[in-house]
Amino acid sequence: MKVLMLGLGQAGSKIADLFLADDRKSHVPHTFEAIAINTATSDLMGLQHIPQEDRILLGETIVKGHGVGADNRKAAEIAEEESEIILNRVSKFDTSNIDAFIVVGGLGGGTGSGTISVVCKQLKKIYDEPIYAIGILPAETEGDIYTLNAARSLKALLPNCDATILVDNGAFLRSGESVREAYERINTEVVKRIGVLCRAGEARSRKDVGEMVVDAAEVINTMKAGGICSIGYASEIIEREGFFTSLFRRRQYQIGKASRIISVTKRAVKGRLLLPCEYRTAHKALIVIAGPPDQLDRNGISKAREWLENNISGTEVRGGDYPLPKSSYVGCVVLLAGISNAPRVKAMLERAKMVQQKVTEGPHKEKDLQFLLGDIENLQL
Ligand SMILES: Nc1nc2c(ncn2[C@@H]2O[C@H](COP(=O)(O)OP(=O)(O)OP(=O)(O)O)[C@@H](O)[C@H]2O)c(=O)[nH]1
Ligand SMILES: [Mg+2]
Repeated sequence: MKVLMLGLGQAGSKIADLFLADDRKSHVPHTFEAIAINTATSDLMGLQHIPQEDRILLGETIVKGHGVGADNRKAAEIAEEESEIILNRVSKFDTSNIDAFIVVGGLGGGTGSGTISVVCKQLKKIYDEPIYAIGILPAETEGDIYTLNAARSLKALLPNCDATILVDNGAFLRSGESVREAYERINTEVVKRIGVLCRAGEARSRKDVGEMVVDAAEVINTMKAGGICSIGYASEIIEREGFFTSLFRRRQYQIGKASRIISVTKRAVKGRLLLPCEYRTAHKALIVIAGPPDQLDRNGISKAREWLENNISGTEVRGGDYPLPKSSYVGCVVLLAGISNAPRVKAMLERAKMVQQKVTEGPHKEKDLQFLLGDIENLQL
């Protein structure tokens, strides 16, 4: 699958940079191309892999390269004003070859939060390819303004893109750890999981072609469920048996492979999802089993699909394999699309409404914050 990624604000451009770093390691042909967009010069300078000409500084005459300081309205206005600059840069890529756009940003800050829905909307006007968003939700500890920003940003985003993968910064925090300390780990999880989904169908050599290939169409059809999506991952190390032992235990060994695939799938779904949610409420799903070719048992993959089909609200579960000859793990990535119950999102919206009320009724000082508020009353999820 060929993806053009647009990384917005600091979180977004750092994650897009990491996708490019991972993609350029060894994978040929490339899956990802990336553009970084920010209102802060210093954040753009800190990137390592996105070429200079694909780093766009917005709002230079307004904020002088210093960022918008969590004012997501200002960021949205700047993106509307300067959308030509973004679209021009996008058109420099061979867009006829692209299967999807992915736009990524932190929803709690200013730049990523304000520009994400505007960028999706502008792309949608011009391109027929699907536009997906990755939205980073602030952890609860990040404060009221970030919660408000994220609620407003999500409300603007959902109708302007084809589906939104949410990532909850709070879900990945270890006890006593700050959000900042967890960034690297969270970003790596995002890149690993989405990287597998997007790369699974890309054959690199003849022996790496899967028997049950997950191509771009499988991902796109799953994402057609729309709305909010989450992604799970789990893996298991393979204990290699000696040749003679495995000959004697051939049948048992086959069963072992199939049951490993089923158990790793269950763990992926029930373990730490990018957005904690009730997986049973997903409308569609996609499973990718990655690992050495001799471990990718067809029967196991079918059984894992069947199990998930019986356990989500919809009936469409796609699945396939992703051969990684040198791997010593069997891993499973599960995409859950069209989730209708995400308590984390509900809690965030409830808190945003309370903050909005507090600010509106509060003393004069808090009223200064009113420019940050929008109407979040009607956000239906
Ligand atoms: N997972 C993850 N979250 C991040 C990272 N950097 C920032 N964030 C989160 O993203 C949200 C927005 O922060 P930034 O990306 O710094 O904000 P911005 O879009 O640059 O906006 P302004 O700086 O206000 O213009 C916050 O909730 C941060 O905690 C990162 O590398 N990884
Ligand atoms: Mg910033």
